[in-house]
Amino acid sequence: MSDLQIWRSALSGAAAVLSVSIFAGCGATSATGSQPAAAGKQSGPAIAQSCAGGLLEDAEDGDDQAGDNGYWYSYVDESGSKVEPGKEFELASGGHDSEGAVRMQGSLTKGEDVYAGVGFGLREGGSYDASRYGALAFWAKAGSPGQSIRVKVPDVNTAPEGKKCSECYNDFGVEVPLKTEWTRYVVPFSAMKQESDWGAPRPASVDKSRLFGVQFQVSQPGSTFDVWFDDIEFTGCQ
Ligand SMILES: [Ca+2]
Repeated sequence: MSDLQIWRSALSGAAAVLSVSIFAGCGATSATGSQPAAAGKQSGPAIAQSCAGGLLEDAEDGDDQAGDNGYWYSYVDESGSKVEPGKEFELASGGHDSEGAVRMQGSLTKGEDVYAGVGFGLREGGSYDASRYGALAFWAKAGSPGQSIRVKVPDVNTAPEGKKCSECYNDFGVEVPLKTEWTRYVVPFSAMKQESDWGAPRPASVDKSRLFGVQFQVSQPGSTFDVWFDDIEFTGCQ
């Protein structure tokens, strides 16, 4: 199954897939919160709706703190792969209809377990309750065709901070093929899965009431990557 097929199937139907293209480029990021998803029944467009207070990071204040949340960081395997920004996390100039964004660049070595990523924490010293939201949305673009990222949300069962995992870091997420122009992507929590065949525990679904952060990760061996992120938000208020 290709990444694109995973994305399509994970979005639970053609309507949700359609919403991605409908919302792409239409500037639907203004926070209104006026059309929350119907309780217990989320359609694609409904989960794409921005929510008042849902914006996590627009990368406009020039610092390495994600909005009022935790600080940005990068991480990389110990196989020789490289990622920028490094320990000094600086934002990039040129965002989605704005001045600033997060840009992740680097290269992965050839090997079985290579990866690099960027992410930020949601709450210092604790977890964040995202129960009232239906999805994570963000704008992204790739510097060249054919790149994809795995967007994932460390939660109480997969993050070491949750004190539950014996084999951590297999966070719930979705692989997203990226376009080379700024595009908005909407990832329902219900579409997020763990990677197969590793990690403990392996619960049925993400625990969105106890999230620790948001991460964007690449893992294709032998690849170079150049990906941008902006306007990261929780959407689909319930
Ligand atoms: Ca921005």
